[in-house]
Amino acid sequence: MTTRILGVVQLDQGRLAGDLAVLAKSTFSSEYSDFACGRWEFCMLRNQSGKQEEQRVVVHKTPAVATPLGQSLPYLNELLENHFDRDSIRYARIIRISENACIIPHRDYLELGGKFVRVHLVLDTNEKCANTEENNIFHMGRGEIWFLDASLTHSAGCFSATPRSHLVVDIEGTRSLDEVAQNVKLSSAINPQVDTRKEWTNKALESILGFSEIISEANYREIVAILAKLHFFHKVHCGDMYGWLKEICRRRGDPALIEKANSLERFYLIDRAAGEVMTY
Ligand code: YCP
Ligand code: CO
Repeated sequence: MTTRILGVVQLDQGRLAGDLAVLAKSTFSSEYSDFACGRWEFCMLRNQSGKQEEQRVVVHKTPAVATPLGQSLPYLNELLENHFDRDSIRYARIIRISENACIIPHRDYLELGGKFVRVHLVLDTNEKCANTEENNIFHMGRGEIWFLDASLTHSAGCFSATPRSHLVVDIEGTRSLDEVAQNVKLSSAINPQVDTRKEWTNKALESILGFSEIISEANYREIVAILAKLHFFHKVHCGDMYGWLKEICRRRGDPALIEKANSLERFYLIDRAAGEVMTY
């Protein structure tokens, strides 16, 4: 299944603003912060147990239960009830990305032994927010419901002062895409998006490979974050950062840093154990 828009919903601006105001004062989870470059966060609205403390995702087979936070958001609950089959929902979360943050390019489900149909309902966004998938970049508009093929290498970032908030719904993986989003308008024009990113140049490549002169344990994570954001602005594959990182570490010649680069690539793109957390 490939990433695509499933439909559009008419959002009630006033009621949405009420729920977003509640979210603005809510505690977001620090779980999965090893995927964050800057302030990328989520909070649980529905999960397996209905307990707020249940913050990690597993593949399970029962209809998701609203957490206390989920129960306190009447409009978002209504959106979930109106546009998705309640019994097929396994998780519902808000994913919020703040200014100049992104999620590190990664593939989902590697640790799960199963998949979901992962859909996003865009609540609050602007033109400085983007999703990427392999070589592509695209914008998901307010009110749009998208299926994202999260098994491909992908990322999402926000480069404006206003954070981006999406309602992310994990649907039972066997459901057909055609019945996932209900009571939606079909998006009229498939607007082909123009990729306005700069061409990648040898000069740009050599400049980042120059990090080999200064990379260390102390600045490793900051350098990873710089590499992770480049594909939002330059025409490269979002997974290319791992090749750059390996080359930077190879040039530095420090075995511990080389090992770290290999282990980041393994964790984010190839294989993760259940519950495994990456530290770097
Ligand atoms: C998930 N995977 O599959 C998590 C969210 C990124 C990694 C954050 O739900
Ligand atoms: Co993902």
